Amino acid sequence: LGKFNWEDTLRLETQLTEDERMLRDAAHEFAQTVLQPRVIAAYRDETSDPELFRLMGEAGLLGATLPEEYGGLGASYVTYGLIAREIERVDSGYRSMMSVQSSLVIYPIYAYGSEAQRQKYLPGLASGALIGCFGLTEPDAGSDPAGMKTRAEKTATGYRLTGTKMWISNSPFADVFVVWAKSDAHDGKIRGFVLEKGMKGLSAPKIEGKLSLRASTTGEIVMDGVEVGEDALLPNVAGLKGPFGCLNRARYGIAWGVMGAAESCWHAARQYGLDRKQFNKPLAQTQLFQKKLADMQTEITLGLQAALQVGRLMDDAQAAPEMISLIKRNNCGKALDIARMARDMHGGNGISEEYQVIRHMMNLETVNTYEGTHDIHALILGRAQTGLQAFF
Ligand code: TGC
Ligand code: FAD
Repeated sequence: LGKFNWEDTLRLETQLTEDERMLRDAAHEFAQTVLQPRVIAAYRDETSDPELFRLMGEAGLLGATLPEEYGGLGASYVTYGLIAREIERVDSGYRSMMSVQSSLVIYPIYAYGSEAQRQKYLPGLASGALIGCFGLTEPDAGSDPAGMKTRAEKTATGYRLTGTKMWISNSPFADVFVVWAKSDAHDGKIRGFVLEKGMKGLSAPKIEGKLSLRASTTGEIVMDGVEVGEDALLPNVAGLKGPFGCLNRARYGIAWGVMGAAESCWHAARQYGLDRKQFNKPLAQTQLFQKKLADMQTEITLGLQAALQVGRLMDDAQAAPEMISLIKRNNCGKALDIARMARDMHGGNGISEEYQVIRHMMNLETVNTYEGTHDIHALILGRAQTGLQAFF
């Protein structure tokens, strides 16, 4: 019989290729040496250093799945997931910066853009010289993006965009804005546009006062009659399937990422339980503590295996959006439960920034909400098994 490794119970490690392990190790090293030393202060001060994009780009962590000719690594989706897990082991906000850039900006320009748009933006986005953001959500259209009010009106030379996007990761310091608008020249269909910082009528004020995801910068995108040429339109997609094609990839990465945050909380709780004595014995020697550790270990093991299976299917172009809803929803919900449990197991120390579990817990509240809330993914799965939509 084989030996049991408590940290890798079902041997995920042996299911990865040599390349995947190598890139995962590089991401781990980067996250622990570059991100970990900054995160406590960044979270406390509610700042994210835009320089991090360049550092992530240098480390090959942006647009990992993008073909090499555009500046990516041509890596597998499993590798992309492993990168997300390593970054989110440090902080969900840093993973957010990476996933927006990779899945929500690089991917649509690659998949829906013209060759000229690919050449113009992709190398800079993959190296981190350019920072991107993705504007779908609006003040009055969150779970229901079809209700968006942003409009693109046809002009003699292109389009005029008017509207406001809300809760947009990276927008205050973004150079490249992928925004979605209803276009009157295309029967009111949702189309994607690539805007650039400095365009007249375009601004991106920062949203202050977040008590979650504080190491990631979030803002609005205000478009007050922004005039763009025909070349700003993403030519190769129309309708909601455009933004959803991007969200499939980002949601998949989140399913891996949150397991990294959960692992960090689990390991911290285990170590704390071994170190701390009450009633003359380590907390880890109590039945309640061990039950909690066993629950954490079980949910993380199952969540990682599920993410790996969906990743393999993505790499074979066999993954369905509902599979992604299942793992995004379940892994976020379980990670949040685990972070709350770890916070409790640390007692009073659990509320201190130094022990880090409360930061993960606060972050995961956002992650459970963005990219489709926990309940919205339940409705997607409910519709897929009953044939009845219960959204409206
Ligand atoms: P529905 O009728 O279901 O679909 C409309 C059209 O879209 C297509 N579609 C998809 N295509 C590809 N992948 C998917 N996952 C797709 N889901 C839908 C669908 O086939 C249809 O195409 P067509 O050609 O027939 O028109 O649309 P609905 O309006 O009923 O949608 C309902 C619902 C709730 C499923 C959907 O709107 C939803 O998922 N809402 C959640 C919104 C959301 O996830 N927003 C995310 C904003 S971005 C973000 O949060 C980034 S944070 C990132 C970070 O910082 O890390
Ligand atoms: P609502 O849709 O108003 O939902 C409120 C509550 O109602 C939720 O519990 C929801 O589950 C529930 N609900 C909604 N509809 C139904 C229904 N039919 N049946 C039952 N319950 C329902 N968006 C972007 O476009 N780009 C970004 O980069 C981005 N980054 C973000 C960063 C942060 C920090 C945050 C907090 C959000 C970000 N978002 C981004 C927006 C995010 O995707 C939305 O917040 C999310 O989709 C939910 O929309 P909402 O906030 O309008 O909530």
